[in-house]
Amino acid sequence: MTANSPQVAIGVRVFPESIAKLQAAGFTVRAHDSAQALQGADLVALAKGANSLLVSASSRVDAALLEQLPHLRMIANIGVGYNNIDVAAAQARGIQVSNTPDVLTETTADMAWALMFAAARRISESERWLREGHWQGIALDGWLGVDVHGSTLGIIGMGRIGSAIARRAQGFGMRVLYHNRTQLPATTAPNATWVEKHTLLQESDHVILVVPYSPQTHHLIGTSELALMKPTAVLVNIARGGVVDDVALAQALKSGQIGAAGLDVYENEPHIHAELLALPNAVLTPHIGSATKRTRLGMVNLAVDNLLDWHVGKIPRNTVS
Ligand code: 8YV
Repeated sequence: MTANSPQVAIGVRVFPESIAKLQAAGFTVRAHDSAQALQGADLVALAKGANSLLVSASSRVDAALLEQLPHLRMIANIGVGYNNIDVAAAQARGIQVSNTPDVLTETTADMAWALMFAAARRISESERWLREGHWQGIALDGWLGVDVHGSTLGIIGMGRIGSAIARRAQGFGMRVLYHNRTQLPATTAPNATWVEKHTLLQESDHVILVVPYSPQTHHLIGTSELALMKPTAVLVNIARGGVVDDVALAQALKSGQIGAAGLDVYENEPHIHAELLALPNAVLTPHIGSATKRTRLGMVNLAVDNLLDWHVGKIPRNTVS
C-alpha cells in the first residue's frame, strides 16, 4: 500500500464485483475471504494502516478496537442497522460511518411475512415431521395453525421496513396496529393505527418487531410484555437480537403463554439459546432477512458507493450519526 492511496480492509467475504469496483477506483484492498466475519485482534491485524473499513453487522467495532486503528477515517457498514459500531467513539476520532438503508427494505419486509406465515401455519414443524416419515394421512384436527388473513397485525417500529410490512397487510385484509415513539402522519401510515405498546400486545394476533437495537430497546419484549399477548399470538423478530429477552421468550413458548415465534435474530448470535433450539413452535432462521442475491449485492455496492463518496471528498450518501 502506498502512503496516499485509499486503503480498505474488508472484514467479511463480499462479492468479487464489489472488490473490483473499489480497485477500479484506486483503492488498495485487503479482503478477508470467509463468511465468518473477522473480530477483535484479527480485524485489527487486517485493518492495521488502512484508512477505511468495510464491515458487516457481525463485526463489532468498538472504542477499544478503534484505538488500535489510528489511521482509520471511514467505516462503511454493510447493513441498515449499525449497533455493531460505536458511532460516538468513531466520531470522536474523526471517523465517518455509513450504513445501507432503503436497498433492503422490501426484501426484509418479505422475510417478516415469511416468518409470520411459517410460524402461524407451522411450516417448519410439520415439514420436519413429514421428513421423519410420520405422515399416515390427513388428520382433520392435526397441524392446526392460526390464520394470517383477516387477523390483527401489530408492528413495533414503523420505519421504512415497518411501513413496507404494513403495506402488504392490505392484500390480506388485516387490521394493522403500530407502535412507534412518535405517531406518524396518516399519509405515512395510511392503513395503520397508532396504539400504546400494551394495547398492541393485547390486541394483535401477530406481532412483528422492526426497531433498531439500542439501550432503549434492550429487552423491549420480556416476561411482562409476553404476558400481555394472546395465547395464540405469533411473535416475529427481524430486528436485532437483544430487542427480545430470549430466555423469557423460550419460557413463554414452552408454557403456551404465546403460540409461536419466527426469529431471524438472537441475543449473542450466532449462538442460540439452547431452549429455543429445542422448541417446535419456534421457526428459526440464521439472520437472512436481507439475503437475496439482488439485495445483498445492492447493500455491498451501496457500502462501496459510500466509500467512494468519502474517497472523492464528499460526505458519504448514507452517513449515520
Ligand atoms: C444484514 C441487517 O444481513 O441491514 C441490517 O441491519 O441486519 C441485515 O440486513 C446484515 O447487516 C449483514 O451485515
